[in-house]
Amino acid sequence: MFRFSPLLLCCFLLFSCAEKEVETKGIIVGFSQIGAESAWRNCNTRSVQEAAADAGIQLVFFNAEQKQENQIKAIRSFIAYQVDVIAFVPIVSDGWENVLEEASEAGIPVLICDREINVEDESLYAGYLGTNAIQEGRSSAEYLLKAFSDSETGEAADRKRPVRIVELRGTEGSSPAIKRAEGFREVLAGNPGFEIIYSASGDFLRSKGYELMCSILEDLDDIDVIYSHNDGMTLGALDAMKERGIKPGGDIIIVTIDAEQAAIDALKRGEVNCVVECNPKQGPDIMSLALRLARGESIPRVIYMNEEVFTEWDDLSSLAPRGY
Ligand code: GYE
Repeated sequence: MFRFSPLLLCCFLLFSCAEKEVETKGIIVGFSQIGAESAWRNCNTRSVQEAAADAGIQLVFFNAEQKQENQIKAIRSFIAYQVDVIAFVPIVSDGWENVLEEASEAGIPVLICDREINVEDESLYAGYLGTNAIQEGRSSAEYLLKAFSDSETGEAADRKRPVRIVELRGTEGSSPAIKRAEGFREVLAGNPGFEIIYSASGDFLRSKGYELMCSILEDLDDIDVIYSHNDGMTLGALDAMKERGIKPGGDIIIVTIDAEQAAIDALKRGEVNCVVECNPKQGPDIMSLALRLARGESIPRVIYMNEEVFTEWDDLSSLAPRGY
């Protein structure tokens, strides 16, 4: 029988470690993050920083504090610094042409992370890795189709009036807000059983979710569903409801996106009905793509993270802690 000699194994391990170091040594990635608006975002930041450290990649990290102009400044400084790869999370979809042209003239490849951009010339960036926000919107609406169908026949439940939905949207002009709205409407289009009676942006912030919900509950009656583009806003909205004696998850059906631990806990308590996962742990994939770009290789145009849907009908007892 063939046996691995311990000496041979050590040589192999040493060689592969040394090779890894040579591959990544000296690679500098400039990363522009948008801020710290949610627990989801903080996990995303940790994931990027830890993955860079694990890969031995030098990360130049800037937090843009929710301002596109700060991101543009950061990207210009990455160009001046001649980093090997630029990676950034675009706070909004539009307005990136000029700075991307500058990166392209400097010969620095750009990886778009988490949120998508809108540019006519798609050769201005190498690829995108992140959230499949259209699908998240679709999954949210698909849950509602099931929740409001007759459990025996699967047909739409016989109701006297359409299901009245309030939507809490993310940051105006950001791709997750645009696409979560789009995917949701796509599935419900032409279905007279559902009506979006109100939609407003809470900027992905818990504080704005709370404020918005307070005024919505003043102004609107007979709300059946809250569809919220992120857990932060949802948690704020839940506070507003509970303060007024409204039972979220029962009096009003709650559908939320992200799958932070706090939202999963609320789902387990019956205060939320459906949680659509959005995966923030993008760091390892970002670093391996950055490495390929630094070596001059091409990468796929679009890579979406794997994401699940959790509902009130699932057994969540063995679900691992989320880490965000
Ligand atoms: O859903 C939200 C965040 O860009 C997909 O941004 C991301 C969103 C995420 O702050 O919580």
